[in-house]
Amino acid sequence: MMSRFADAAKVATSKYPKTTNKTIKYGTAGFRSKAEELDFIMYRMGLLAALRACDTKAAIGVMITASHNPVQDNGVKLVDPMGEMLAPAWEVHATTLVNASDDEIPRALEKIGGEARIDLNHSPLVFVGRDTRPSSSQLCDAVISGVRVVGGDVKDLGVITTPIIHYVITCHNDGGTYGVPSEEGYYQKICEAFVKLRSSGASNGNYEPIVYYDGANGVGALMIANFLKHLGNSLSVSIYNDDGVLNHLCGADYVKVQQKWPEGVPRIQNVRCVSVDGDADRVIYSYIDSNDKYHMLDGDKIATLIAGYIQELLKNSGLKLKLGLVQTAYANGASTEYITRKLGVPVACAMTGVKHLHHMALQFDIGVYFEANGHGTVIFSKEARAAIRDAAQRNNENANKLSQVLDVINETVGDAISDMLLVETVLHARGWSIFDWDKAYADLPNRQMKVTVADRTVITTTDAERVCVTPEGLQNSINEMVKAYPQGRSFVRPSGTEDIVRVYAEASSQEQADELAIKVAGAVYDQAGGVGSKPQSL
Ligand code: G16
Repeated sequence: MMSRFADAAKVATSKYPKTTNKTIKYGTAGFRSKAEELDFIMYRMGLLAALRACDTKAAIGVMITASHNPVQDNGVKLVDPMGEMLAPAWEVHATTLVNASDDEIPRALEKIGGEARIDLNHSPLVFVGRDTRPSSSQLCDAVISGVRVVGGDVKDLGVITTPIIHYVITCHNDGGTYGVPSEEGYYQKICEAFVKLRSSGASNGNYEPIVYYDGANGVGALMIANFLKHLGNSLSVSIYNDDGVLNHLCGADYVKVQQKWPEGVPRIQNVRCVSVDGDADRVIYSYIDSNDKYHMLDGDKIATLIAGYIQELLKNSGLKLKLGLVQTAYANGASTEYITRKLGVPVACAMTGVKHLHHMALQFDIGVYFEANGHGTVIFSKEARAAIRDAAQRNNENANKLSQVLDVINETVGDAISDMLLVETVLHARGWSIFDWDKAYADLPNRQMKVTVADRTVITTTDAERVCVTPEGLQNSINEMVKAYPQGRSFVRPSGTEDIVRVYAEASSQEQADELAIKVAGAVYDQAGGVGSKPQSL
């Protein structure tokens, strides 16, 4: 492979030249930017994926997507052999490689190869997948060029969701233990378990098997149709937002941040609406009540629903396994209170980014992890999985249910559609309508805002992003502002996927949460070098 590193520089110069001198960093979920700035990054990520495949002697995944970002953006996420996000040491390599000049590419590759002691004689295999953005196909070609120039082989999964590529990589590398390594294998595994779990009929008590599905005009709208082929009449799903502008006024991020019903979905009272994001790895539920009031059930509500159900199955099965939940600073204060006080389940707080939550969830036998934005899943330790399967074989009814629940879940990464099927499973089992679910606890009113600053890296944080370290004095200002609001809480952090600073505030009323968010956003603008007009309203 080493002999081909010189070719890597030649192809870079002729086809994918570096177009910026700005320092670029591997962010919350890989590299993200305007699509026209990404060709050289994609090409280099093809090179890096091939190297990582040699390093791990396993297939590696590359997903081309900017997920929740607007359609003109794009991005790339690398997937490690067991479906994990790229290892932190390799995020550093990715950053090094992207920031090298075209001529420096061979040296950068050699350095990475040397540091990681890679066997460069291994024949690398890289799976690639992409979302529906108009730019994704061309960017995918750049990744493929990168893999091939160093002698790697490519399997192109075409247009696909992020969670499916995580699943296929895992199954390919573990010899099919987790499931059949194909898109079809995924649908079959999840849907079969889902249908079995409702063998007693699709309706139950207050539960009706009907949902409206907001596909965010992305790949999630295409893939749900494939799931439906395997679901028979177990769930009726009406698909909306399947051919408009990606993530525009719809989808999981819009619904969560704007706290609004998605455009394009009929505003019918008392129907469950499921919104997914641009690569279908996040999910948010919402509904309009009989008084025409909008309600949103986010990742916190999903996490508590799932954790409560698993806790009950564990208790009834007699299995002694440690269940825990992982959230981030965005978790609504009321949800944390409910989980710890009412459910008695331990809660840990991680930094934003599924890679951080996933890692922290590994400390439990069964770790439920969810970001408030609807990104999350459940993971089981090897021992927990074996204990559940074993008890199920011994006809323990609750363990048997848990064993089937395990197959509805995509443990490799959060999947909007598999999470939806899990939520539907729990609601069905409990005979709950969406109101029954919603009334478990009332969210503290909250508000999110974005502030544009000249350089968002001037904001640094600690304590799982709940405390701002720099610019000096900003945290004191926030503390002073928060004091004035009953149940007030606020934090700021630089986004790892957009060129902005995020502001979160909660308080005892919506007016107060909004007011606090605007004040804190103003402080960020003043003290962290805001650009454009100062935020003075929502
Ligand atoms: C990605 C990450 C999520 C994160 C989100 C926002 O989601 O996978 O873990 O919460 O970005 O991150 P930030 O606040 O740093 O911009 P997605 O769905 O866009 O890939």
